[in-house]
Amino acid sequence: MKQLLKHIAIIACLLSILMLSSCAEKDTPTPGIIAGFSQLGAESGWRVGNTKDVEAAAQNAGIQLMMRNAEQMQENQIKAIRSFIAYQVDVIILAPIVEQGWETVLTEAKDAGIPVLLIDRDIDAKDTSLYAGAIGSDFLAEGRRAGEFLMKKTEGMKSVRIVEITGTENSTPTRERTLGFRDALGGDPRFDITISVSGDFLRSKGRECMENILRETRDIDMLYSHNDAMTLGAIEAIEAVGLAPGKDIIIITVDGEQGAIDLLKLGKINCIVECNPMIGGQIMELVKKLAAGEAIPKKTYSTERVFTEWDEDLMSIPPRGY
Ligand code: GZL
Repeated sequence: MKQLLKHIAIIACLLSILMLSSCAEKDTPTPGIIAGFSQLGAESGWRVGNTKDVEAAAQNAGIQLMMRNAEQMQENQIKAIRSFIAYQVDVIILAPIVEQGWETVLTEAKDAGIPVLLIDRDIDAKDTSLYAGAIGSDFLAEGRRAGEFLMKKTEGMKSVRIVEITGTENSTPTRERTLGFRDALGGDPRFDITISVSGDFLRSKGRECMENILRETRDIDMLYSHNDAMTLGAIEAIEAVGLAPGKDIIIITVDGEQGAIDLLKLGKINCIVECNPMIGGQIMELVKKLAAGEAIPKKTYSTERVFTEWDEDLMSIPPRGY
């Protein structure tokens, strides 16, 4: 009996040592990467989808993400970057709302030895050493694709009166979608951009812009809207005055949110130029490289397509996730 009790005591001791050592492992977190992410806002379905994808990708990559939402105010992004510097994060991820005004704070990040990865939009900085690299869409190409669709759609029309609702002023997508669209039209005298007004990428402003335009004129052949959120608002205004979007007014939009795809299937939108927000996985690969002290490409482009009323696979487009 004594022998049995002795064996039980030994086993109990061994088990408690094992338990303690495993607890000790759980308490000491693995030395992971910490990234500070300054997101510009939550102005559209695109932006919300982008945020969710980046957060999910960070979790999958085992990267601790400190996400700060700037609610579309540049000063909040600058404050967030300063907090990331104070916290001494490994990498700063920045989706810059506008192109200007970043030199001072990015110089502070550079002096602190923290690499900056630009995502989505770009900055206009003479000193390109202020950021390690950038990943996002080719907005010029997006504008060109919108113009190329319009050229095809309006073959045979003698004149095309165009209304343009642009995104946030001084942002890369607005500047380049504007340029790319006009580049594709190539000065063809048939096209007349009669009105161009900013809707700041917001659905409410897109509706407001279109309501004001329709009060001024009904002489509109097509709407070029820089994002789906503004397009959905504009379509509400168009239908409120009894006009048929996609028929009375050709509608070309950018992003590819589910809501726009659904209207494309209904014939209320004629063309959607995709702008891909799901770049979280690529972002985290670049963050890992930067945290390891490796160089990354100065620019990485996301891959994108165009959806049009002529596509045969419209009904088989998988759920967009944003
Ligand atoms: C484009 C992105 C734009 C989207 C809008 O990459 O910056 O901002 O097109 C979003 O929906 O508001």
